[in-house]
Amino acid sequence: MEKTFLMVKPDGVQRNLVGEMVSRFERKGFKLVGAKLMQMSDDMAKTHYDEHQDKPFYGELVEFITSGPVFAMVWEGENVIAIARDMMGKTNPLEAAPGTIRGDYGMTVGKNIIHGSDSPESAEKEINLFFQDNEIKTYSKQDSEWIY
Ligand code: 3AN
Repeated sequence: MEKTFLMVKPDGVQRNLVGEMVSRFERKGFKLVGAKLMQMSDDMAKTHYDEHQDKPFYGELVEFITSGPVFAMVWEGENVIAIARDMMGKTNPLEAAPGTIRGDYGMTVGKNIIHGSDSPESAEKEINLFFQDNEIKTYSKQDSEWIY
């Protein structure tokens, strides 16, 4: 079953949206297999955002993501990577449709509540950066036969 990495950013934690974020993905039918509240170090933030190191907003991005606790999660389900991206909405809140997370809660492109892996390769890289193997749980849920 596919896994993705999702993270409530410091603005989402400060705005009391952790529960809402967990709830949206739970209600959709995805399974939470790993989660923790943590503070990202400067090194970790630079590794996480290495693909953006040449962008003008890179410094701002690293500063923001390390400015307070984040809530890191691993979610599992069929096509969870692409579906979670759809549920998050476009990066720019101006383009994010109502009903998506950023459409409902985002006000700026920088402080946009949530991060989600954009491909199987980034999901694997990000899960390994944030979680040890023993922090990812394998368990069955009784409702899965009503979902699949
Ligand atoms: P997404 O998070 O939707 O995958 P990316 O990968 O294009 O978006 O960008 C990574 C993060 O960089 C975004 N979540 C956003 O917070 C930040 N970002 C993107 N574009 C800008 C920008 N023009 N100014 C400031 N921050 C930006």
